[in-house]
Amino acid sequence: MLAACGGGDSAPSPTPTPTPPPAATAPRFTSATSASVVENRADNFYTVSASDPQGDAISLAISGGVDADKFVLGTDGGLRFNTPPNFDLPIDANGDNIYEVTLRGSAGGETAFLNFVVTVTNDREGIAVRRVISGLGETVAMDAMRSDLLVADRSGRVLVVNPATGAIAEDPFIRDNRRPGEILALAFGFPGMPYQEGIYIVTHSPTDGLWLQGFDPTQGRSLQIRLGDPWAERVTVSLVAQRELYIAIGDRSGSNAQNSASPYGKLYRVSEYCHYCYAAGPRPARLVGEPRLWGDGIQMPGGFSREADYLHLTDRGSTAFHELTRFRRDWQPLDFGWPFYEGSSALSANPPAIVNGPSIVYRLGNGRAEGTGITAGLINDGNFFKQLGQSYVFGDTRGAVFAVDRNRLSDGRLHGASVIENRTKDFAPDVGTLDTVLAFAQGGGSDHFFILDGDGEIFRVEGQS
Ligand SMILES: [Ca+2]
Ligand SMILES: [Ca+2]
Ligand SMILES: [Ca+2]
Ligand SMILES: [Ca+2]
Repeated sequence: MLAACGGGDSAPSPTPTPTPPPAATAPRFTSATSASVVENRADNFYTVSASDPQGDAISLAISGGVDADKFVLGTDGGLRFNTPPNFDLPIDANGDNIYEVTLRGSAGGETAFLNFVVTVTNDREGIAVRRVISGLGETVAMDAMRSDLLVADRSGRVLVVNPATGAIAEDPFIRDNRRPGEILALAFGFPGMPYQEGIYIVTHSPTDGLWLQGFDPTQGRSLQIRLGDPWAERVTVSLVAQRELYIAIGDRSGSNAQNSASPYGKLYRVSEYCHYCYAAGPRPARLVGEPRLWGDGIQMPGGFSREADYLHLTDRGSTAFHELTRFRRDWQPLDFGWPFYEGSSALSANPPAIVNGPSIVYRLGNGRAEGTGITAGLINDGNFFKQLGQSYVFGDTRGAVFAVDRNRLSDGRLHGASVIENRTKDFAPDVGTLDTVLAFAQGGGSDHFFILDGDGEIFRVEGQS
């Protein structure tokens, strides 16, 4: 019938004898083409197996694949990572935690290949995060005051929050005695010092300007120091108490950051007031002395981290990099580089001769180790919170939590995304979400700490055995 359909223009050819398929002689892989492994696994996670039709001995090898150098194949066919994989800092070629390797089996002079992929999945690595406070509204800053937390909100309140009981109370002394204006930064300063201990805030008002205000509610004392004139741009300020107070004031446009006549773009240091300098007579009821200009070149501060005689200042970028810069508290002069540098990016010619370069930089963006604005975190020495080891844990305003080996902060080198772990999955809270990580604070014990979110949530981070 087929011949008839062809038109019948030739005699039917004899039915050809089918050629038998060639004898299968190459080895054949019998193990799966993919696997899934939880991070940190050091031992064999997969056994390569193959068979050979002739029963020849099969030799197995890693023959290629973009991630070939990340694997070790044992003589028994066991496959493992040469370094236990870290989900939070993947090292596969395209950084998606899917590692690709090609395996080769050879037997009797013939070979077969298996394109194998292994997916690394996350482990929380002992981190548990519980929401302890919600509904605070739009929050802007947080610091620990003994076992309580101090939180400033967008409406200008200073709240005393007990994270154990959930109690929230506005401090009435501050409410009744503060100058008006938006609260930009907050710190609990000089703990245990009878004349200086207090709650310090920096406020800005378009009519009243920029002020440092201190309050000792128990003694009914307060202090206001004018820092600068009103500023038309959005003002960002960070405040930290580390023996002295340090005030970092941003200058987004950069027009004043290197101009010592302007407070914008500057670092100030405020020491305790010298009450004992007056041998006789009444002691003035001041909490602190006059601010001293301590550094310049700041763009958009995102908080300080404390480390004994050192501080780390975060500075948010606007075109290229966010950065973290370490400095000793008594170093002078200090120049954080803005607007000549943003992170490791040189932006304009003729920079200052000496700039205090950053230890960590990362790019603006939404990639694994990118973000919208760095937020200063906590340095862990391994005694505090052993699950986090020797780490610096910090945040980003896009809702990310990052970590680096703390030794990277002090080795005198510049580090980037290749050392930054994205631990956001490890820090996922039980309830609510981390949306805008604004501050970290340690208070009420060394086995936990707190994270402030910009939408009025506070999360408690604790270890899990
Ligand atoms: Ca990890
Ligand atoms: Ca990959
Ligand atoms: Ca992890
Ligand atoms: Ca939230």
